[in-house]
Amino acid sequence: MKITVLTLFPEMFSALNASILGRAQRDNKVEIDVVDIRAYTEDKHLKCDDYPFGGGAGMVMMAQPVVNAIEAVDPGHGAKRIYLSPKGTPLSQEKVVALGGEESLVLLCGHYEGVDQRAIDLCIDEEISIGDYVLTGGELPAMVLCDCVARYVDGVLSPASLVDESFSDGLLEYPHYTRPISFRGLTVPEVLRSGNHAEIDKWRREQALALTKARRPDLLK
Ligand code: 4GO
Repeated sequence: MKITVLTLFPEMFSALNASILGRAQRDNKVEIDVVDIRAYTEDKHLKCDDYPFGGGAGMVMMAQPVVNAIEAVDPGHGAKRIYLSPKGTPLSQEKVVALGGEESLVLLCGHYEGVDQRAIDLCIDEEISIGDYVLTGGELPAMVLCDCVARYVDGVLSPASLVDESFSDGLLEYPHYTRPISFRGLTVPEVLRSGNHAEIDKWRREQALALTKARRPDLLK
């Protein structure tokens, strides 16, 4: 999968070179290209933002550099183009799995008050929100999307890692334990050390159900 990120702050994306996503890129399972929108402005002072028509606080990212950047990285519109915004459709695990099957994504990151609506109307296929809160930019949501989508690209994780996790069966995941058996007076539940896999599966299912009922009853409906 290829993900092209368009941003005014490319230096923020160094986080994606660590850990599992770093390895996925080195192994050529995922290619993440971070492109500086400023490289596409036609303004002689390299300006990419301006005051909002109608007044109000803050600055708006100009349509020209954004549209030129998108058209330069995705000339035939082969990619699914996504704008990260609190106004977008809330991201779900189901959506993440679907995006994992795409050949290429373009992620547009707004900053300040956002992007001129005409750039969105002209170029964007889909607006996605990672949750009901406002951030200073779409960069962190874009990194969240890169991370959760890359997990579903073949070869990035072992297939077993994707079966028993939160949301995979519509429930929150059961708790995990590793050595030692006793830590600060808390011990690993006996059943997990019993070797009885039917009992272990039953315990984990009960734990997942109880946790989901307590914290996310909306998921049980
Ligand atoms: C996305 C972008 C929140 C989200 C953002 C979110 N805040 N909840 N801020 O996914 C336009 C300028 C949006 C700042 C950006």
